[in-house]
Amino acid sequence: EALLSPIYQAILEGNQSAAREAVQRALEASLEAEVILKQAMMPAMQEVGRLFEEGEYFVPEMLVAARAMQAGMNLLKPRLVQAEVTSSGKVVAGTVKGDLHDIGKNLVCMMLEGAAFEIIDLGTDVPPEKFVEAVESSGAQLVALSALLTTTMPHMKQTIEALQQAGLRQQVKVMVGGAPVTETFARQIGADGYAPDASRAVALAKSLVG
Ligand code: B1M
Repeated sequence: EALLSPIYQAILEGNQSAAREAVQRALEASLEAEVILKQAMMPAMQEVGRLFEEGEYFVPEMLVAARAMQAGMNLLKPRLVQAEVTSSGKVVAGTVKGDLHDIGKNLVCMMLEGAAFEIIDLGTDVPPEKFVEAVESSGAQLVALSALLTTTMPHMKQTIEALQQAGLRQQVKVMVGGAPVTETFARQIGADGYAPDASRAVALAKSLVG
């Protein structure tokens, strides 16, 4: 608690250096990366979202909070990514067109990397054709799509359709996730799977291509 609340606070305030220092202290005190993530960092972003909804925070506050969270996550990465030797498969990952949210996607990528998947991370605001190109050039077995906005969820469907039109749908599995995404939606758009969080995304990826 004494180690976690400064992390929570630093993210809430969007203070990158304080976030880094607090995460460093927690790691030095042997707290598990997953505990730091789940008990301090994610709740902080949850609260940032709530404050934004209430009109107390605006986009700039959300943005600095996101940067502080990313700064902390970078320190956790080596702990989350203890790559195994043999590759589990190649994954093309990205946040869909029109959507700039990347923290959840980055977390999913880190955990997949930790499970020995090779990640081709296309970043944010990725149009369907970019996913198609990346699958063609990499021969990936899995596409991981993230969306955080209800308005960008339809681009998941468009991406799946673009893969179909390019004749690639048979050779890749598609998994989807992000706060507004549901199992039902995933089924409706013809995705192969949905995961509600990063650790279940790993389990799903393994079951889809393992
Ligand atoms: Co925005 N934003 N945002 N935002 N933002 C939300 C998503 C929102 C819910 C806030 C709110 O109103 N409460 C709301 C969306 C409403 C809706 O559509 N339902 C919202 C809005 C409205 C907006 C703007 C439109 C605001 C504006 O401009 N007026 C704008 C849109 C910009 C755009 O994308 N075009 C905007 C902008 C931004 C920032 C850029 C400032 C910033 C993002 C910075 C960044 O990512 N680099 C930001 C942030 C930080 C948030 C909140 C506060 C936090 C998101 C986050 O990082 N969460 C968010 C509120 C919230 O989520 N409570 C909010 C932490 C992260 C670890 O969780 O991403 O859910 P999450 O990922 C989870 C799971 O979802 C899952 O695993 C992860 C780990 O467990 N998961 C997957 C994610 N992807 C997956 C993929 C998988 C499997 C699992 O398989 C492939």
